[in-house]
Amino acid sequence: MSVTYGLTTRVATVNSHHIELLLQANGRTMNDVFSMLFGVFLILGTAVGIVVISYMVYNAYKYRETPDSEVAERERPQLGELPQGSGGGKKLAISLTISAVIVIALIAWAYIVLVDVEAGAPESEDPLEVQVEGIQFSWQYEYPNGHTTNTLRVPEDRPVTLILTSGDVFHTFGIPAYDLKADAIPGQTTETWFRPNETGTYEAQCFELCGSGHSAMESDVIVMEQEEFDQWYAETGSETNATTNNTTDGSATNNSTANDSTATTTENRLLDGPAPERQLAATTRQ
Ligand SMILES: [Cu+2]
Repeated sequence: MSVTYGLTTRVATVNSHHIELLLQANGRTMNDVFSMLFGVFLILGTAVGIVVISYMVYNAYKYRETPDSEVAERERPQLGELPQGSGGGKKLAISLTISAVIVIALIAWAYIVLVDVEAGAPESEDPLEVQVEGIQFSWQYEYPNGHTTNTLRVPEDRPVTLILTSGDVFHTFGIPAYDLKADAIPGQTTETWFRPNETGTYEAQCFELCGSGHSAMESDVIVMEQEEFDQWYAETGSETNATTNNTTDGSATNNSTANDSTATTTENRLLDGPAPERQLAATTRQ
């Protein structure tokens, strides 16, 4: 598992790459955007911290206790006393204006880059579209050719659009390695995307407490080389119809068997309720 994630990784990766990202107009991924926002806010926050702490230390030194501190006592600002600085509040007005402009500009810029990345994968790069369904307690992926699986296989360096939904309760799909997280809501679809930039096995997890099996609701995300992926995908195409039908029938049978042994007749009817719909939906989507 090559999943590295956390503050240490982020701090270590603030470098010239962020400057390039600032100048890059579009085609940024979630990874890029979050790293960039983190880098910019870390640098500015550090700068503000240095100025404020230096000024505080300077004043602490200036008004320190000295042998002739009786004289200094009279100059020292008293509690509740308004500053007697020159310029009639001009300094205060200027610094407030500059701070406001910087803060508002930062908010606007962060908003624009976030809206831009949330708009979806660049159509020009022909994103691969995968339907993702969260079901207590697993993730099911469906490819454009109808192939369904529990492991997400994607090609390297091609954007992947994920259309998320849930078959039962609220779930949240996330791949920490790609800074990706989006809700999977029953009866609704949510769209998100990422661009896998390195082959390997990553982990997708559920980030919404959804029941007793929540912590085990994870799946592998395998990033493959384009050729390898094409080969795998072509193979899934030939067996698609047979496999999908078998899987759907298989799971439906398993569900009802499990229900029979554990639930009463009434619960059984309730639990069985959504199953035919799901089966129908799966059939229609092909
Ligand atoms: Cu879940």
